[in-house]
Order: sequence, then C-alpha cells, then structure tokens
Amino acid sequence: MGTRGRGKVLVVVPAYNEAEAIAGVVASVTRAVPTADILVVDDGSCDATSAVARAAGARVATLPFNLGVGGAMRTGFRHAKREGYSAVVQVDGDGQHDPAFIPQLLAALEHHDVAVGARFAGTGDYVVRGPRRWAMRGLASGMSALMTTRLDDATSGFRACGPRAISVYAQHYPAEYLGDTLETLVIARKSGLTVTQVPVAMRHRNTGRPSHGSARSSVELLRAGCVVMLGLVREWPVIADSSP
Ligand SMILES: Nc1nc2c(ncn2[C@@H]2O[C@H](COP(=O)(O)OP(=O)(O)O)[C@@H](O)[C@H]2O)c(=O)[nH]1
Ligand SMILES: [Mg+2]
Repeated sequence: MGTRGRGKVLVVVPAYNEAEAIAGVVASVTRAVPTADILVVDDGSCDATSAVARAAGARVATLPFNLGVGGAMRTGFRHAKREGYSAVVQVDGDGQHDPAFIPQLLAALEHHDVAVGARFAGTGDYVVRGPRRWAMRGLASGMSALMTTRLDDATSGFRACGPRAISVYAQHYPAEYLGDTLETLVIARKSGLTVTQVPVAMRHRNTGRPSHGSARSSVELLRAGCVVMLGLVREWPVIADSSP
C-alpha cells in the first residue's frame, strides 16, 4: 500500500445492487481511461455486485451495510486521499454515466477543483418531464446564483475532483439523499474550491431501480433547498490558497 495511487486517477463507482450493470461499467471505464484505477464501492448490496465487479477487474470495497451514495463516495475519497491519487472521478454503477466523457472532466481540473458533468448543458438528449423537470430547472438557477458559476445540473453525480477537493471530501461528504450532490457543491464553495461544469450525454437507467421515483424526487428536490440553506450556515474546512 502506501504510494500505490500517487499522481493517478481513481474512478470510484458507488454501486447498490448493480450486479446486472456493473461489469459493463467497469469494462467501459477501462476502455475510456486505461491508466486509471477503478474502485467499486459495494454499498451493502444483497446481490452479487462485489463478486461481479471483482471478476471484471475492479478493486472492490464492500461496505457491511447500506450507507447511501454519499457514504460510498466518502469511502472512495478516503481511499484516494490515503493512497495519494491526484483525481477522483465518480461514475455510477448503473451505467447512466458514459465514461467516454471522463477525459473532458479531467481536463477541466486543470483550472478548477471540481468538474460536474451536466446533462442539460447542450450535449445528448437526456429528457426529464413534469414537476421533476421544473424542480430541476429552479434548482439549477438557484445553485448557479449561489455558486456564482453556471450549473445546469447540480444533482449530477458524474464528477471529477482534483487533489484539494479530495482532501475536503475525504473529511466531509454528506450521506443524506441529495447531500452527495447539492450539499457537496455548497461545501466546495464554503471551502474555497472552484467548480465548473462540462456538458455530457447521459443514458437512462435500463437495469435495477433508481433511488427515487419521479413524484418522490420532486418532493426531495424541494427538501434540497433546505439542505443547501443548512449547508450554507454550517462550518466547513477552508482551503487557504484558492488556485487549484
Ligand atoms: N439507489 C441507491 N443507489 C446507491 C446507494 N448506494 C450507492 N448507490 C449507487 O449510486 C448510484 C446512483 O444511484 P441512482 O439510484 O441511480 O441515483 P440517480 O441516478 O440519481 O437516480 C448508482 O450507481 C447506485 O448503484 C443506495 O443506497 N441507494
Ligand atoms: Mg442512476
């Protein structure tokens, strides 16, 4: 152990009951970024996620019980910090994120600490309808104002983080629903990290189940407003030097 990941990219794949999709995700990440290490964090799955991921060639951290996406990601960031990785990319285990965009996310880290892959910023045809769509729109303008940079898809989990963001997130990565996306952006801002977005295409889920249905998602997005407000009044670690 010790210096295994120094300077390298770690792709962290949070996975909860993704046995059907995970081998395909590991294979496509390997194709897109052959030099990166892949860590699948099996979030207390009841299926064969860990075994399938290991057979596909990934390193696997198996959590003893379900912690949610945020808990899985914090595990990934802690590992990255300890092993000295220079970048962490989150790619979901359900196959919705297209690893072909990883190089673009990484390129954005040259000038920023966090790069968010955005579904609605002009690439691809990912469509969300009904109240969820309006809630997401409202959220996008609120978050863009708050973060003082344009963020069309603040709830996207497809992201890349540089070394300063890894340090912050290894310590603080909320486990609540939407904490892993929205609140992590608020933490970035409060810690002096810079955030940007990169347009990506995203696929709809075709195996497994999403964490929340559409009606529930809308209610949760409203709850997100409160999450952001609370994130703003909490104390977060500050990175003194503001250049990445
Ligand atoms: N649903 C769910 N997904 C989890 C959990 N822990 C990790 N994940 C993984 O986190 C990623 C995002 O979850 P998903 O339900 O697709 O969220 P969505 O795409 O935002 O609707 C997937 O790769 C899941 O396998 C959990 O407790 N619940
Ligand atoms: Mg998903």
